[in-house]
Amino acid sequence: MFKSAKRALSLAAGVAIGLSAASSAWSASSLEQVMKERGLTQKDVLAAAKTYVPTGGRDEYLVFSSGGQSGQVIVYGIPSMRILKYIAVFTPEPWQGYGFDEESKAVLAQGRINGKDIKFGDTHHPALSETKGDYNGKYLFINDKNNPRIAVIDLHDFETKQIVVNPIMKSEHGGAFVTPNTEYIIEASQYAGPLTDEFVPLEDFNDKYRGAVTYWKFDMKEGRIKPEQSFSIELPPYSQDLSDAGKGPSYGWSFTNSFCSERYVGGIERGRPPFEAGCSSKDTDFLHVINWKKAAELVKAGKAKTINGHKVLSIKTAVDNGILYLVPEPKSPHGVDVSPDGKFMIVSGKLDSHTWVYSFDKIMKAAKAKKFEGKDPYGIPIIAMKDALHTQVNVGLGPLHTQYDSKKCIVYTSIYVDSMVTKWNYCTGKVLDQMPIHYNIGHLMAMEGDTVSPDGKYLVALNKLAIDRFNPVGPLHPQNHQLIDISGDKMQLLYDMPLPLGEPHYAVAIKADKLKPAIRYRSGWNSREDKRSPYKARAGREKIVRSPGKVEVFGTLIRSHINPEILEVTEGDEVIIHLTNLERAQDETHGFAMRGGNVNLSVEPGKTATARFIADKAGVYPYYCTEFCSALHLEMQGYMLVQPKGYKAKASGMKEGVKYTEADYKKQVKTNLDTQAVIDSVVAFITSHNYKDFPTVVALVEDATDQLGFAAEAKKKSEAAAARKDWQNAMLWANQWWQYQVKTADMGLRAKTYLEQNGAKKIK
Ligand code: RUQ
Ligand code: CUA
Repeated sequence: MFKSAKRALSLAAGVAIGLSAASSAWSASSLEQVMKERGLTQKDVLAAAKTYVPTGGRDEYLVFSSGGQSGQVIVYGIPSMRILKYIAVFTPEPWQGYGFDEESKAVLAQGRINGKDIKFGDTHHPALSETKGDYNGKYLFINDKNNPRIAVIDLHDFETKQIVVNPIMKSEHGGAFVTPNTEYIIEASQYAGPLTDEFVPLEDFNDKYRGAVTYWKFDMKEGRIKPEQSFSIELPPYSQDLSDAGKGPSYGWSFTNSFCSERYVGGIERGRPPFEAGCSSKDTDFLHVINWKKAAELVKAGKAKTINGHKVLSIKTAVDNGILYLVPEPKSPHGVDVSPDGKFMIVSGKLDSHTWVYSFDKIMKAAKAKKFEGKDPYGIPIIAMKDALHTQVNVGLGPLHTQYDSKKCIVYTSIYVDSMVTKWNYCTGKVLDQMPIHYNIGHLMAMEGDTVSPDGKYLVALNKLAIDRFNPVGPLHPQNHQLIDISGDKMQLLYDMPLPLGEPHYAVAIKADKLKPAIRYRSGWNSREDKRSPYKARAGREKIVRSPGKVEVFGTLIRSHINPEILEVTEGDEVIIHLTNLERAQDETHGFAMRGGNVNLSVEPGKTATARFIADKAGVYPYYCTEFCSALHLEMQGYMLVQPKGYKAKASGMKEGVKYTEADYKKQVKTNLDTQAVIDSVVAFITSHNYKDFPTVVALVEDATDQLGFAAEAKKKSEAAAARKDWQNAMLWANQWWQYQVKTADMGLRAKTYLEQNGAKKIK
């Protein structure tokens, strides 16, 4: 990419072209002309060439960004910065039918608090599942700071599968972080509270309010958190913040920092100075150093107490067993980041201008020698800063988060107050480069930057403010993610991307080829539970089951009809509609929406989804497919008729809008025979090639074969009607026969094009 851009540039410079002043950038044909018309510098063009992904091309990395208070996850590509998906997590999202179909409602219901549906989440820190400290591309986790919860997203289909509510916390921030084999997902509390659900007055803050770190057990095979095998460690009410898991020599340990270890409680209306005054008065807060591996053994050995049905190790038990230490850290830190080799932890205090590099080895030596400078009010031993510190580097005012490069000892730290990124070396303590950011950078993210083997290459600055960077769109601004090239000695800013959804906090980037997402579900699939749906229906086996007060539909969707098309129910009935998408072809999603009742499904190929509602008002309710799935998508429609109680039908059959004759029928049959000739030629092409080597084509051929089978049935019905001289039905069925043919031909032609473009070989 780089090379060819350079060549294009030198070509542009070398070729002299007469420029007419009137020519526009659109009609300009040389790079030089375009640059001149659009006022671009060589640097701009180079940056563009580094991010541009040609049409049909793919990105090298996928980013999973928190969607902040949208409660979602945003997926985009690097280097193109093209947004690919919003994954619905804690918030209902209509496009994916999330929070509308019964299957996903069940996932959201797992996140209820005190029996209440929570329709919002504040997502902060996504984490990818790891094996031996490296991303394995299987699962994504993200936290909800507000509620406090953790969600599990399966990267097989990019769907949220599970939400767990923290049983003891009232607030959290330090989730989700994973241990190197995803043994546990770490979640640390933020604003302290009683670990029980009782009321406790703030006057009892020091004695009865607590923080905690929860270790959620994850089962990689099942892809689910196991709450009953999860546990927490009780901590002082210090406003614990972010965490990171040790690796290599520090494997088995985790680190969690904190702010407001003053334990100050504000109260402006009581005449007290605000939280911010009392929470930043000391020079240092505490880094918590916890041995989670030993903690898990202690829990197994029955050393934990049970609070709200959840196992909690007390501070005392943790201290007595030597699994919990404190180390002073610069005040109000935001983030602790373990080095890829697991030997160092970098912490930055955002009210300071230094990053502090701790040595795991030194901490362990002090702990073993029981060399402490004292104990905190809760009896936790404190290791002196000088006994833990490797080095301290002046990087700029307001350092927050640090990410690791592929090059040894090289790191990047976001500098909030000075709005810049500092590149420095944590082995030598030298600052190497600084680059301005627009504006007020929070987190930053390097490619696979928190694994044991970071990739370097790119860095994304996740900025808190966009201010004047984009076209104004009113007082609420989008966020700004800035892409930076870190492959050279000096950082180079490549691209500004406005993100118009929530305030993203942290993001993670994974090499795209580690992901193997599916393109369809196995037929009749409940995607949220990862198993065959008991409500699946097959073609020709659709049914409507009625019982007193209840109508249950087992229907299907296929280009271009919904089966059933007419659904009669009685006012007051509970209506349950299960729909299975019969398609196998890639991207053939059908939707299902109906007026007036939040009925809205997204049914991807193979999926079975369920809408459930009460038909509480008599009337006429059209329903239709919401995805433009085919030429006759608008005709993918139906009616639910809600009849008043005691309604008796009096009409005797439909009145047709058009009367058909024998001539109409014959004309249609001729069209059908011509169409069949086209289909036959396409089939001949496909079957004479090695199409079975192309799964995409196999799926298309399977779908086409289905449609052709339906065509044959319609043909029979039309011929039977013709034999009765019932030209009306003969013509209508002949037309349906043709509709099936058209869909067959559509898929056949797509398959043929695919084979031609992908170098299929002739086999006979
Ligand atoms: S944070 S910078 Cu929650 Cu890590 Cu916002
Ligand atoms: Cu199915 Cu539109």
